[in-house]
Amino acid sequence: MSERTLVLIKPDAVRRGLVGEIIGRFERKGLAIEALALRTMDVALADQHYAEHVERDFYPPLRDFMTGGSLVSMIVSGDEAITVVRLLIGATDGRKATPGSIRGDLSLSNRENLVHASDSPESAKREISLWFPELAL
Ligand code: FUP
Repeated sequence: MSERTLVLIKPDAVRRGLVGEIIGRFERKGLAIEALALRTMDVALADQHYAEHVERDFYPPLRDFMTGGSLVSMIVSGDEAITVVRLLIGATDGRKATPGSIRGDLSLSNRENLVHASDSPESAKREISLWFPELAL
């Protein structure tokens, strides 16, 4: 069943010149890019996007990182896209992510981990309406 998921290519990936590498992995897997924008995340959007984390100790530095540079927001779609993209990006901590995954191959950090992707159908719906309100279903 075709699904849509919200992907962010984070500021560390943009700074490191890894946007093409990361998008290429999604494309080679057979996923489709339905929407794509280069933009920045302001603090209000960060607080909404990370609503479940705003009280956590790690949130202030995470917010500073995510609002500190350009990022790429995307809607990625395909068969079981939510699960497939999560497998492609790997575990949160790049030091522990499986080699072969994006984080496992390219990140050494638990914060600067290159990519965000929705973790469930509910979060995909919520995050697509935050980032691409004109394309929300
Ligand atoms: P993930 O779904 O893999 O992106 O991970 P989480 O939703 O658990 O965390 C969201 C983001 O918070 C991570 F991408 C990076 C950041 N984070 C930290 O900076 N420190 C932590 O200890 C955990 C997460």
